[in-house]
Amino acid sequence: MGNRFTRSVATLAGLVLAGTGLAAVNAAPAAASAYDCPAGYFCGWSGESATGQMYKTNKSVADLGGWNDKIRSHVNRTTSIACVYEDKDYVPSGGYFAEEPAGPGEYSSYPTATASSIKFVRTERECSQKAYPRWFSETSPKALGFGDMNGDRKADVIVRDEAGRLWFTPGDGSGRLIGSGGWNAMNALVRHGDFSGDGREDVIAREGSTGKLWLYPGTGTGSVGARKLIGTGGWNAMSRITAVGDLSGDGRSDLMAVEKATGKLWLYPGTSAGSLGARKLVGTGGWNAMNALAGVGDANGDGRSDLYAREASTGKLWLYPGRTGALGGRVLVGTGGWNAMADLIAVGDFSGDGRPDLAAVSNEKYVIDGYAGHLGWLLTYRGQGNGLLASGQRTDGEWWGLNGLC
Ligand SMILES: [Ca+2]
Ligand SMILES: [Ca+2]
Ligand SMILES: [Ca+2]
Ligand SMILES: [Ca+2]
Repeated sequence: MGNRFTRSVATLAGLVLAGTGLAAVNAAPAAASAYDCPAGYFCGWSGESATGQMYKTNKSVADLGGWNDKIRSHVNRTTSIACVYEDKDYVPSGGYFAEEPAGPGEYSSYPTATASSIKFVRTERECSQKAYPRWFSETSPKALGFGDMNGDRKADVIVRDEAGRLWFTPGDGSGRLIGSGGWNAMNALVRHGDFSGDGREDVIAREGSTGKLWLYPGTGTGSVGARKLIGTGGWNAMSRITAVGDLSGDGRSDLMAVEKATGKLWLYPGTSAGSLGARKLVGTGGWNAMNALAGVGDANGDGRSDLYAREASTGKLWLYPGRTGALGGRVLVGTGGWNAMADLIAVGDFSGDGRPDLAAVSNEKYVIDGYAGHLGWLLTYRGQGNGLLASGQRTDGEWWGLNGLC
């Protein structure tokens, strides 16, 4: 992220000439204006205030040629993000601006003309990175029954980008598009094992506008198939939803959710039909004090699925050991600081020792060398097999600019 420049805020409204009804005498030729840039184009001007000569393009340009280091003001009137690089060939290390789409008459102004190439992308991180982050996983000695969409015993992560696309990252640093768009309509994305009964891991998503819950059956290759409605509505009454594995004891994966109005924790048992059965009360109240839940699998090695929960007021991480259809007395796993994490990712064993691990991505509260603001770090925590975690390893600093992980 070190080379990523903050977008200039020098966006000004263009001048509007008021009609006076008087005939102009000795009128000068019409000057270039920010309004001259047509919709669908990126435009640059030789002058600082959208004046002078105007350049325009609706395609990426690796070398601005005669316009190299000549653009002093510009506007992006496409529907993409425009990466404006100081170097040719979209090389990000020399610095760049990520220009979001703007309206008619707007422009950004720069005292020094530095632009040498322009690239159109869907998400800001693609100015310098792939759309998906680098995820690496070792092969686990055993199948844990979750965290593995393609059955190779390597823990996978599913990533949603800011453009609403879904990516499958299998643990070798690569990524594959599995959802071409529209996923930003979902305000919860969870997975933990198989719900549909075919042995392949599935994804469950909540639709924000309707409160419906959808099951996206895994194909066994990392992709998901045609969705099936498993909750007809009302799920927006729940704050946090997590898939936890089998808590009810019938061998099928279950869902847990916290009811906003009451702070109650409910268990929704998976059924053989791939739907959810009648809910059971697991926590009588107080669960609104937790601002993240993670179905981490059997973290303490007793054969039952467990739950991690983060306490908002303290930033502590707690283990709630699974019992049959219930949770046991909690155990402190992290003494504090967990509020500096945006996402908790419980995808099973990525360290390759057969024990489930936990990964997390930092938010702006994360401190490195005494300074906060280090968002977008992937931290990996090895499970110790007793429910506790080894200290976090700072693994990769380019997990910024995403919109959800499961
Ligand atoms: Ca896998
Ligand atoms: Ca399935
Ligand atoms: Ca357990
Ligand atoms: Ca492990």
